[in-house]
Amino acid sequence: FLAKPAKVAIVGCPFSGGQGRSGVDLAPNRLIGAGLVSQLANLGWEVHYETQQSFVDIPYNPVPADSTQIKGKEVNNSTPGASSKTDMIQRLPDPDIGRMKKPRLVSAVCEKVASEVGSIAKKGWLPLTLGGDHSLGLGTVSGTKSKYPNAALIWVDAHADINTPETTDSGNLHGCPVSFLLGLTGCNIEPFNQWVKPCLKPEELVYVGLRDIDPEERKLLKANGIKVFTMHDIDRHGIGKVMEMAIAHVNKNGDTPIHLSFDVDALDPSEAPSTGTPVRGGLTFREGHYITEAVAETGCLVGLDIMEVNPSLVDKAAAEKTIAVGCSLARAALGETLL
Ligand code: HAR
Ligand code: MN
Ligand code: MN
Ligand code: MN
Repeated sequence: FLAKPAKVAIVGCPFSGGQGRSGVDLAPNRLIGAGLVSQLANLGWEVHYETQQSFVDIPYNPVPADSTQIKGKEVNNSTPGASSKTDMIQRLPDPDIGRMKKPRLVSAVCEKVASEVGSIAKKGWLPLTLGGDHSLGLGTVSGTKSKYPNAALIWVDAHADINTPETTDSGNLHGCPVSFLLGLTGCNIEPFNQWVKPCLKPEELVYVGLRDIDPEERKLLKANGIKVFTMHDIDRHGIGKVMEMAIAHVNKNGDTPIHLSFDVDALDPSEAPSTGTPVRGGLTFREGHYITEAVAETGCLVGLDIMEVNPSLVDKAAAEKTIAVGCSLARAALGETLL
């Protein structure tokens, strides 16, 4: 385990291909621009961050298959400042596979993120991944699991993100990462099966904050006996008791490595308005922070994601508020409020 505070390496992932709204790829630069590196350094962490990840070497066109292509010209990749390299790379089409949208792009990006997160974890550092959309969770958790095969996953979200390629109605892969990690029926499919290892057991996973679950997802959660704490459970027991139960479920002896994947849409839209799929009735500011503090307190955190901040949505004030809460959650997970 990490001696705390220790070293954190930030993996900025400017990626929006797991869903349909542009702008979520702007979040890592904005979170960094808000001062996250110095904020974490001020907590005593050694912070490694040079530049955000570049996905320009991934040869798939990040624009939707049905959108108009500019003939004879490269369609710009969403990574800023990468144009010269982009121009030299042949962009390949990425048509839907079954219901899945941009499957090759999402798979290749997640494979790269898994490798990056895995190599950081193998150095004994804490990878902090800044999304980007939550399809990236397939990469981050795969990376954590490559170093810590028994790691638990705490998935904080309004959504379960457990659709399979067969159950997804939207085709957006940010609604599907957990099913690939679990290796559910329908997930052994190209191109993901070229690298994804089903690495997560149902009993290693716990959800907190859910309130928007598709009917097919509900069946999968039940059939696999997955522990879920919905907003209803938080109302009933309070966040203190819920986190006690959630952590006890995955960390029975207090020594299980924990990956915390935090989708900011778990927060109420009044606290995190700039996100692609806001759902009313979410976590308060304190409830969200309590979750990250409770995980920090375990001393078992080995991987952290802050996902789905979309600074292009709503307005400037909303974006700034959402960016600030993203930074604040990361600080709290890294022990800001622990004595
Ligand atoms: N369940 C829906 C789908 O599969 C919505 C998914 C969610 N949006 C997210 N992920 N932000 O947490 O498309
Ligand atoms: Mn999510
Ligand atoms: Mn969500
Ligand atoms: Mn459906």
